[in-house]
Amino acid sequence: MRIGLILGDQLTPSLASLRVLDPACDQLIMAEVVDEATYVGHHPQKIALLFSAMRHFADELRQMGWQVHYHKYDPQSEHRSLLDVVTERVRSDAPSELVLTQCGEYRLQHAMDMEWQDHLGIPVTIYGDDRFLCSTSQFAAWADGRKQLRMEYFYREMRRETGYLMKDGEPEGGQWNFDSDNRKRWDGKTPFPEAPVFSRDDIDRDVLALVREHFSHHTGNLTHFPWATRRHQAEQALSFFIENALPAFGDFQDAMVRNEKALFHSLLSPYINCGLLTPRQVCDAAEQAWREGLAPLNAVEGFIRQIIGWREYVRGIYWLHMPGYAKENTLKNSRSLPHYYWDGDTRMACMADCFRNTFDNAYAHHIQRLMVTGNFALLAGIHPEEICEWYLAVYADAYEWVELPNTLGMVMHADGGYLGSKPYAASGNYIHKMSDYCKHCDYQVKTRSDSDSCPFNSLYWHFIHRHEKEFSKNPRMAMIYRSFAKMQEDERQRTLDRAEHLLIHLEEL
Ligand code: FAD
Ligand code: DLZ
Ligand code: SF4
Repeated sequence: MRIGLILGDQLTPSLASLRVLDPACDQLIMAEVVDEATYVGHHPQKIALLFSAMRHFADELRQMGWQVHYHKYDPQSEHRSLLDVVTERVRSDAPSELVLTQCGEYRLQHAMDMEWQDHLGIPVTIYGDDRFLCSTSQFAAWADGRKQLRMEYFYREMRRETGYLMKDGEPEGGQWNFDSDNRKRWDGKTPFPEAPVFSRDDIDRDVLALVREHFSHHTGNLTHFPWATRRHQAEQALSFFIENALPAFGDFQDAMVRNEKALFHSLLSPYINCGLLTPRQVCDAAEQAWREGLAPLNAVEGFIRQIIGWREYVRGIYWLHMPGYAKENTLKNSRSLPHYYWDGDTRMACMADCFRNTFDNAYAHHIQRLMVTGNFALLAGIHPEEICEWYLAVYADAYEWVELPNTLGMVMHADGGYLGSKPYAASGNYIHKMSDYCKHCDYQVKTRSDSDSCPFNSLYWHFIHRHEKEFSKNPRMAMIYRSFAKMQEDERQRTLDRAEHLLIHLEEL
């Protein structure tokens, strides 16, 4: 008898290890454990989503004929880690081998590779996670010998390889990328879809009670719980997105609207990341919508690019550069994360709204993460480790393989620039252009050097000034440095003084 361990983000019936094992003679373990639930202060909605989805998946596996040993969360249990639970099972049942699918996170994968076999005294076999469309070795081969790893080129390879939106070897519509059509502010008219509401069963109710009892001290609200926890519910969420939001996804992909949750974004990342949906299934559905004339090409191309492009690319970068990647800090930032990242209490209207969405929903859409909370951390020079821990804690879709390259690389430019040829730094003007936030704010978005000027404006110029050495030779930033040089000397000094003041009083904004 062999034994398979299925992790909380491996809830997919076609998982590599499940294809190798045999329900007729092998057995499975799934475990809710203290170590996984607390290695970072996960949002309570994320824990509830995962524990409930895990319990539902265990039932699904049993219906498929598997024997599943399921360890429910118990903070008093002596089995605190996944290895503890597996060790106990190996002692009691003496399996001949432990079979695993590669983990999403380095810390656990490394422990499995280095310690588990010796500790357990049986062979440990780990299969690659082929739910991803690009294996880690394929990515490494693509990266080998390239000076720059640009996502756009990787994405084109993935389009060719998967055949998504391709015709006779050429991209549909004659272009690889329709991003220039995807930068509109919300028109104030196109209605936002109402998210589907999912029915709850006893498993959901038990898990919600458990999470309320044990994880209420983690940042994030559990007053409502909007997530699907069963596969058919996640499939409902996918169909809902395709029918109701995908048609406008492209146009308003970069827009932000106060008090809204997701605009026309899919809200599918938690399901794709934990395995209730597969990337292929999601892209198939989007492509089909285009072929049937239900969604325009700019929307479908933009959506598929996020998945076969960005999602696969950041995973490739993660495995190529870990473990050193997590420690990188090219811009030598050292400031602490201000309290409002944890309690939401700030007068900056844009930041307050992104925190509201984050705490209430364990969600913020990409532009909120990148251009508001992320941008602020970049401009303020927050230490990458602190901001990375925050992003890993507060979102239902957060796993280090995807969070770290997005935060450390894309947002903080702390890796020297794999994910962007220039930092995504922006002043309040960008936020003003793409949202309705500024009209609700105490700060003035049109000024940069006054005592009530938008902090993003003053900090933006301070960032440009303090990183002149790193960026002034970058051709994509030449215009910005020319504008900075042209600024009246006294205005420049007043802006930098205002920024210094803000940095000293960062906790009070
Ligand atoms: P949509 O906008 O509907 O996009 C569709 C899908 O594309 C997503 O579900 C996701 O699977 C994929 N996708 C889109 N953008 C990215 C991206 N940049 N990287 C990888 N996949 C992408 N995504 C996570 O899944 N987990 C994280 O922990 C995470 N941390 C992030 C941290 C920062 C600082 C930033 C800037 C981005 C982060 N992202 C993360 C990427 C992105 O913001 C989320 O995937 C997206 O907001 C999820 O919402 P959605 O499903 O509505 O996405
Ligand atoms: C995120 C998470 C949480 C909160 N709890 C568990 C758990 O109790 N048991 C489990 O198997 N997985 C959990 N996970 C997901 C793991 O952290 C994830 O599998 C690893 O980080 C590897 O990606
Ligand atoms: Fe944000 Fe500045 Fe606009 Fe206020 S004025 S909402 S701080 S961008």
